[in-house]
Amino acid sequence: MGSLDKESYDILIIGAGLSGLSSLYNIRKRFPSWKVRVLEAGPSVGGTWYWNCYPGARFDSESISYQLTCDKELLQEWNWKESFAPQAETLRYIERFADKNNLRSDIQFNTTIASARWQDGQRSWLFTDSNGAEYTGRFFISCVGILSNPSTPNIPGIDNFKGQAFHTSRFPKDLVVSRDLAGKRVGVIGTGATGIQTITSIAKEPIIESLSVFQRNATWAAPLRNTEISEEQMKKYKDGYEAMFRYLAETPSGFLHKADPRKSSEVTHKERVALWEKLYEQPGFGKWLGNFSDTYTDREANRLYSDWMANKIRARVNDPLIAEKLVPKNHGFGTRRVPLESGYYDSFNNPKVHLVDIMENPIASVTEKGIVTTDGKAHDLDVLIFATGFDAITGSFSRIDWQSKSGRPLVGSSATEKGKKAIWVDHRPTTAFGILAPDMPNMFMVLGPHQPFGNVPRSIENAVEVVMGMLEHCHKNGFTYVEPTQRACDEWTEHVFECGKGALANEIDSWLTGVNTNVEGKSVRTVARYGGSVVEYRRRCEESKTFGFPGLIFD
Ligand code: NA7
Repeated sequence: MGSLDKESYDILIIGAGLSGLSSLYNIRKRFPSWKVRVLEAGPSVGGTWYWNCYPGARFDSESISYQLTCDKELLQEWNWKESFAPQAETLRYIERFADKNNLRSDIQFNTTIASARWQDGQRSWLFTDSNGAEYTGRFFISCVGILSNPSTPNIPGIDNFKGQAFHTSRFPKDLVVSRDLAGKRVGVIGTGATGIQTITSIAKEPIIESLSVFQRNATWAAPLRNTEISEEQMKKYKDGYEAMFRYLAETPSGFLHKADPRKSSEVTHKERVALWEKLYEQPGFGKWLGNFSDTYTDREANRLYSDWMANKIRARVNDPLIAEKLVPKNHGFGTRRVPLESGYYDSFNNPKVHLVDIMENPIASVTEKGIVTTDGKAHDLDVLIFATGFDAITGSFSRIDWQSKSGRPLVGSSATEKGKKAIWVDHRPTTAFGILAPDMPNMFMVLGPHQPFGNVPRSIENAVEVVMGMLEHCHKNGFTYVEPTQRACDEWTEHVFECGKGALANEIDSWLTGVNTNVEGKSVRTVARYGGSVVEYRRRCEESKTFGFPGLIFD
């Protein structure tokens, strides 16, 4: 555990989720003599999968595609029970990865980093945790996650509420829904992927008194179609892992699904509907990612599919007025991350579930008893759940007080308190490969802004490989310093914008475009993630390595 003496390491890793564990595993294998430490805020491993234990939390990606490939033995050992694993099963998998490889011995838990300062003379980073303990690292890998900084609305009176209130990612671990919500009036604000899983799950509990769903914009969702995996099926999957991971490496976003090469406009209406119906009946993201190739770049193609999907929603909800409210109006299908659902729309046929349209009548205040909307209506509640998302991507960095090489904060507005312009002004990132940031020597990011996200473990393993390549270059040549030039960062940022051009998703407010109404400085859209193909991302990174990382200064 941390003492107040400064502890020095060759490399520090911040975060013990999948990114941090994968980084640690690889550092140990490739740099066995290095002194390494992982600093983790939580009491255990798992990151996102540790914190997000809200009811209904589970994969929308196929379990078998969501694994780390570095430990081949574990791939053969681990038996997934469901085709889309629930949070508890995923967490057990991550814990097993950590324990099997004895990773915990290099992890310091309950350690929240408060500040980080580059020390130019020593060529190292100085980290200070919330208890004042200090750690220095020659290099460090940021593995802070893209969705780890919960964001809650700033509603007048929010602190007055006398019931239980929490964000989904801080769902109390000891709260048993089927016991503790008995007779309770529950409110959920937010209907993104998290809200949809939470609402569906709570709505199925016969013991609740009522569930009020406070919806601002509706979200497009489509059936998950989860099933159990038999022993026989699991064996078949294992036999095919090599081919499957090769296939995943060739799809644009690392999922088992890729677009139908035809354009929507090239086929007849009958052919379109035939593909849509087929995808709709299949499990997983196919109904988002397996569609005609122009569905998310061509407005008409998107409109046709959205209209068809809207009818699927209408067919499932008994009250036509409610059904209409559940059809998104501000964006087309698939232009935001599509949540997969297991009975979400049917929840609204349950007389205990009430949809409150806060676009029509916004929340005016929170009182001791619950929520009051602008039409004067009081919605009395015992439990209030914020499924209001995250200060995503750049927001995961904002909880640390950074001082770069020239003493600048990493994230902030142009005029900060210390009078120094932030590196990512108003959360607008500039990076090289999404791995390095200007003026931040020796810092590497796994799942940083401007990296592809897609199937997260695939993206993590790609990023870790790029980081290891850079570290090996340092190690082999005796370099103790690496920093991207401003030009390299500008060029990568331009490339990221270029390959996002034409994507309808970049014309929509969402966490993927860096917009969050609850966070200051996040009102203007940017291109916060790499929207091109993962294959192209990897090709560019490999090419850079082959040519000795042009654009990076090593010393
Ligand atoms: P999301 O997808 O960002 O969704 C947040 C939801 O909360 C969304 O419906 C928002 O409505 C709503 N929200 C946010 N702030 C407010 C305020 N102030 N008032 C009312 N409603 C609000 O977060 P999730 O946690 O669901 O999912 C994040 C990712 O996790 C997801 O994409 C998966 O990859 C896993 P809005 O649409 O902005 O009107």
